Amino acid sequence: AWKKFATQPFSNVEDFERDVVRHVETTLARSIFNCDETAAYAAASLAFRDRLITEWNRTQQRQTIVDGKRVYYLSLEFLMGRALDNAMLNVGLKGVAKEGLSDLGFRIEDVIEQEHDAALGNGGLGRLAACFLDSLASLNYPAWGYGLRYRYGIFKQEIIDGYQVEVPDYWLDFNPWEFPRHDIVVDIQFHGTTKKYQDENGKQVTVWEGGEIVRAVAYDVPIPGFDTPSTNNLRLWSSKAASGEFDFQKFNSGDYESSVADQQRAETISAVLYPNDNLDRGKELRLKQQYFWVAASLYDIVRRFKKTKRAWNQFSDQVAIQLNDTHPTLAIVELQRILVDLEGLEWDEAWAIVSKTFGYTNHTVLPEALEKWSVPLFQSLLPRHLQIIYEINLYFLQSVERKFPNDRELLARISVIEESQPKMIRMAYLAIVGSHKVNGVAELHSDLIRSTIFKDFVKIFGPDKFTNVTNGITPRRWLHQANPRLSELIASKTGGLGYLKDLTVLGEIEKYADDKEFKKEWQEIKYANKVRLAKHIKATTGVTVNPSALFDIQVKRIHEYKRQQMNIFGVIHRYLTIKSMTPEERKAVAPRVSVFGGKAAPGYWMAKTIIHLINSVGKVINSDPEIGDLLKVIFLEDYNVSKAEIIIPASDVSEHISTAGTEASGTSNMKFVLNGGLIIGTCDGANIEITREIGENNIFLFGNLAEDVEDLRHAHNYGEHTLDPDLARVFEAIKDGMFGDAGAFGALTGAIEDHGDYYLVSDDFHSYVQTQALVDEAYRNQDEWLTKCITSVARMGFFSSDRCINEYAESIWNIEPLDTST
Ligand code: 26W
Repeated sequence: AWKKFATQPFSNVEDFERDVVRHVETTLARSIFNCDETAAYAAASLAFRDRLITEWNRTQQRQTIVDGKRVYYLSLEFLMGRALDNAMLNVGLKGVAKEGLSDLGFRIEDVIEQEHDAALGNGGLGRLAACFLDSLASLNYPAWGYGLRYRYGIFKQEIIDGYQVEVPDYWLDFNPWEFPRHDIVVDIQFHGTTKKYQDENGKQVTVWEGGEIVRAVAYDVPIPGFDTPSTNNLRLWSSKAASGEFDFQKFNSGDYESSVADQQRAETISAVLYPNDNLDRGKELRLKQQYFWVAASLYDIVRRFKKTKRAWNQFSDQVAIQLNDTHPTLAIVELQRILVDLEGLEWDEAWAIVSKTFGYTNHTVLPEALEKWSVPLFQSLLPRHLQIIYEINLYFLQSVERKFPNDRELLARISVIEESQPKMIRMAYLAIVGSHKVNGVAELHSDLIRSTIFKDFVKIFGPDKFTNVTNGITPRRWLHQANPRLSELIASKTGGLGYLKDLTVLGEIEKYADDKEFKKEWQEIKYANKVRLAKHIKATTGVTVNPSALFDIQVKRIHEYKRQQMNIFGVIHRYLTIKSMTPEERKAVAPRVSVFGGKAAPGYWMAKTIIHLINSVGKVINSDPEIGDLLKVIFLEDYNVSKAEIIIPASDVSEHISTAGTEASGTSNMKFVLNGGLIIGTCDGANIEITREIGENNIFLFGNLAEDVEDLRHAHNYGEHTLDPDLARVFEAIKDGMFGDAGAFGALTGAIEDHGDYYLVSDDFHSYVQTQALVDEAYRNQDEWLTKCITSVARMGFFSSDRCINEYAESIWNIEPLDTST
């Protein structure tokens, strides 16, 4: 009977419409006569969700039957964006949905627009995790993501009078993409005390008792692969009070308020995503989040392993765990605790298992972003874990001492415990000691971590433990979904959508790089994408921009190292130059639209000042009648994944201009090039490999090299710093009040003039301005420009996250894809 009644997922227009109407009438309890776009979005999503869940179940069954190794991707951030459009495209039924929705009286674009972004991440690291999930499912790997179900994702950014204002992002009002699993709960312990005693066999055992308990509840999000039935799982944990709704004792004794307070305290753990990107603040609640999520995930993973009734020494043959930066490093300690304290393994036996299970990915070299936790905080919150960390460190230091006797300085440098006041735990060092592989995210970055921050560890563990896996992006979302017309054009020349599963097939379009007809279509598509963005700009800022102008875009988190300040100084320079021209000279100027977007961490004052300057400059330039279309400056509010899907396909040029050696990889650089935009960039992160792939003639590189940065900084600190003359002119204009209250921007100019110019803005400014002039010149020759764009796209195959995931699978996880034909 089960088989007979099993759910049949729709695959044609009529069945889709029937499912939509059923969901409107029953699930949503609405009349079809009062079905607005929101309800249509909800019902269409539920129809697709039904499909996904059927495949999700099959995928899980397949994994259980095969009973092979699985990979678990632990990330505090998953920047998923919208799910409906992606689900429709990945299961190949967007056409069906479009027709069905149109039959029911809706435009599919309007329905898609109803969805709230799932914005559970800050920037690069979180979006990378989302691209990885897409690739893992598309390649049929048995993989799970584990994260936190934040009630509030990254804040929404509003720009008021040119300033950033943060507004909470409550996104869970209606979320059809998650399944609450009220039966999958884990109780997580905090605080308490530890006791050592001898058991009946005379063995030393430690117990951790008392303290407070918070309950983790699983919420599952299905992750559909592209053109495959595989549908993987992202499991997000939500916190709630362990003792049900209330503490009934307190409730009955009349202490109603405090019983509610207990509940709220528990729910606080998964309430909000920390909005700092590349900055460690050491807040207790953040450590609680980390342990809560890690402990629940490991409990789940271990439970699944135990069901197979295997011996513990087979654990790492069944389980690979990847740590997305140091945020989940406690997983190493927690697994050791489970094996030793709860399962009774010997320390060495347990440690052998632990250190074969984990891989650690580093995403940043910025010292202020390297996580450290204070020992006293650990002592109070996780007393048993602190003991285990000390023990791990002791054995580690002893082994180093044996290998390099009498090098006390080495021991102090590499100790997991920093001997400061208070003592601090260096999470990156703990992650290295407890993992079998450590990787950076682009070649330069991996070289840098090996030669600088982790140098001693390379000496200790040998070079093979440290490797590179250059980041990638999913071409499904970042080309097919964001730029459907370009995808269609490519498909028409490469024999269909197969290129989306093997991005190196893009190489086949290089033969059209000089094809007149092809170039014309290409240009039309770019123009249409620019018109789409121009409409968005008009609707959100009121400013009219000319789609024929060169669109120059920099969208990413606002950070001094990413140097949006250099970009806006360059814009001011351009403005001053135009202003000083005769009307005749102005006729030769290439019109440009400078677009900025990105959030500043709420406490990052300098970044907020950069936003304020961009908006102040825009206000003056955009209303200067002498300038007209020659220059426009736009700050797009609330940059997020769904806005990126409109912005990225519309660029002619985008900016990736970090101080050399500071941007680990960057991934938007890849997205822009894949969409037929050229880039201006420094020799940093993945820009270098993009250059290697697409050719030096197709990229605008400038600025000092990473190897020279240290010397330059040193020179600055010894007073050898003369301001670039063009930059000096820009600063004068700012100080004259050309863009309003000069005092407001003093910190920005001061950082460069008076405080050592740590990010080398002045050193690179001349080269930057010159290279921008080359961009103008190159853009004038549209024919050659188009050849560059097409050639570049053709050579971008390497940057698919599929390539990247296959590298992880082979060199770090040792896992195989599942056969989906059965
Ligand atoms: C503890 C505070 C904190 C929070 C977030 C420290 C560090 C982070 C992230 C690791 C910052 C981040 O997103 N890094 C970015 O990771 C991308 C994916 O690998 C890279 O492409 C970016 O270059 C890198 O900045």
